[in-house]
Amino acid sequence: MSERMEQVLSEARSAIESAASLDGLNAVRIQFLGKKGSIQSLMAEMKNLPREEKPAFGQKVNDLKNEVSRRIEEKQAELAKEAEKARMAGEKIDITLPGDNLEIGTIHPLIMIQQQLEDLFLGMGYTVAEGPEVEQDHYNFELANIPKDHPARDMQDTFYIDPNTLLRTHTTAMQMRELEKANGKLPIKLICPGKVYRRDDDDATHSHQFMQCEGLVVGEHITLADLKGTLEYMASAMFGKGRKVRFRPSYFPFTEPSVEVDVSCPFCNGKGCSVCKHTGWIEILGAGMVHPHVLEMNGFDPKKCSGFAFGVGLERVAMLKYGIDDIRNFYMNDLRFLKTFDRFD
Ligand code: FA5
Ligand code: MG
Repeated sequence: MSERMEQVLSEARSAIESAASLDGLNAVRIQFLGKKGSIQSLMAEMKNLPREEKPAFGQKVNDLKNEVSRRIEEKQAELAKEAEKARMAGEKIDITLPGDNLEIGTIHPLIMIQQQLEDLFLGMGYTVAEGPEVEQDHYNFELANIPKDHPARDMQDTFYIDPNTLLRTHTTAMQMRELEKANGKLPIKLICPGKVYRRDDDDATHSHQFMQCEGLVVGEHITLADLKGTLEYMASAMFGKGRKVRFRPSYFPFTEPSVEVDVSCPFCNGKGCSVCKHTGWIEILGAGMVHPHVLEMNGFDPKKCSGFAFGVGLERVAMLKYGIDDIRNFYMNDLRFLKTFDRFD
């Protein structure tokens, strides 16, 4: 190998050796092996040589080129390995760290009660109906036999939006929609669960927003005994057979006769406490036989059919069933409270 070639090789060696990165090594490759690189310029010298020396010279330059290429490849593999090592070190994860806790929600206790009631009544052949929370006075009051100047309007203090539009005060509004929709066609057998609103003062058992589930059955020969049997069945399914239930005569403009149903207070075992206002009982629902005038207004002949209806408060049912002593718990969004319900069904 000529002196010049030796020199190129030693320069290339030290340049390759000291290349600190893949980019740096690429620059070395261009410097020695590129079109204008030192090895190419050695090749260019060939034309000045006598003919017989050309093959040997060409061979030597080729050997030099292969030698430099090999060294560059080796260095490249080495640098790539180092780069990979550095990348891995940067991405190092501590597998002993605790994982991120994914919070899984639970079903809200009021929705649980709604679903239990739906299952119960679907099992008895009822259907489930829905209706709007922003309601017309017509369905909330007029069709329920409560005309504008009727004193019974005071029984439910109402949030009005305008004189004819309000937040429904009871699920009875949906009962009226369903009666009107049926247009005299029998039988009717349905429940309508949903939110209702009243300007009630909040306390342990009252909320200005709460949930009810309405029940409605209309057909031939439906009697108060059917209502009583249905409500007793519902009470024992929801609270177990042990809990005491009482029927109390009451008044609603849309039922005649009317009753209210109380369940013995689980917090004091009926002895009287602040939750049951020292009565020993907690009221869960209002009910009665659909008033003949309501049937008439909705296109039914009260001489040919009769019906019963009830409206049960879901918060009250949940309180009695799960031993919750303050209704406000349902609306505070306290996860410690809500999380306890993943243990119930
Ligand atoms: C009514 O709302 C009638 N519409 C029920 C009805 C339907 C009677 C069909 C006849 C036929 P009342 O206002 O009593 O009735 O309410 C019914 C139930 O809703 C109560 O028994 C109670 O469980 C619940 N409730 C009433 N007001 C509140 C309140 N402010 N907070 C929580 N629950 C309430
Ligand atoms: Mg009542």
